[in-house]
Amino acid sequence: MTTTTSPGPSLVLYHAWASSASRKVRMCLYEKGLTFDATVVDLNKFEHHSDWYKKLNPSGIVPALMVDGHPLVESNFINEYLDETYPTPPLRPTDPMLLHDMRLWGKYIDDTCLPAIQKHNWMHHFHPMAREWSDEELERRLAAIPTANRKHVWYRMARDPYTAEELEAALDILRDMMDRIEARIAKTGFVTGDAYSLADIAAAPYVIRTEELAPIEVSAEKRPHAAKWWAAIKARPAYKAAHMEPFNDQCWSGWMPPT
Ligand SMILES: N[C@@H](CCC(=O)N[C@@H](CS)C(=O)NCC(=O)O)C(=O)O
Repeated sequence: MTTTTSPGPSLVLYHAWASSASRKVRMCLYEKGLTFDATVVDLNKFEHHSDWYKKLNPSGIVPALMVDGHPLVESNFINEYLDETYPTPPLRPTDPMLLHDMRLWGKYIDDTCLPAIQKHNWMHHFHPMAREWSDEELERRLAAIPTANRKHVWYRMARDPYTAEELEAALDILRDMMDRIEARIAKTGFVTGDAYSLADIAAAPYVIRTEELAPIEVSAEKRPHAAKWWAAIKARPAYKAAHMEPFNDQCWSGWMPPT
């Protein structure tokens, strides 16, 4: 997973192909044309809850970016680090108000849209596995998870799966996200301000999953401005390089995308 040559520290991305937060960082790395190595963290094998990985990301989640051996976590902050360190092409507005808006958008995506998409992603992939666990295995798995929030999600996958109502409510959150994107794009052509930025990158992994789950929500018929913006994002070389193929059985583990 190496692209063009760049000076500076060595970069190693620990990620999962299907993870929205990992996808954000891959998009940013490729926009910058950076050289980096990548290691897939196999979520099917719970590598993200292993002691070695929790040394990189104490929350036991992907991604983590090693910079000269120093681990950076949280995709929004990793992307800001990359933009600060490798300013070309710029991916943040210089206007302080717009910068605030970009950060608020990233927080909204992380706080609100991630839990919504996760409900669908995990029911699709992890519930069929977790429901088979014995009580002993469940206890062992939960003990390795460092945060209460993630323990709760895994417990739900094993014993109390999301209901149809919860999944529909999660889709409503994504519909609202699309409304917000439509309004922003209608105004300036981009999520924040009048240039492509980390705000557009933050949205992209959630838009692709919304398109897969409910194609009408991303259609020109329903949201013409967002649809035009989305087609332009999908045409970007960095989007293609970041590989956001539809989910398959291996997308949370060692699957390699076609080259
Ligand atoms: N706020 C974090 C979210 C990271 C996150 O939730 N990663 C998910 C995949 S998208 C994960 O590793 N989940 C594994 C688990 O909860 O067990 C970021 O942006 O880096």
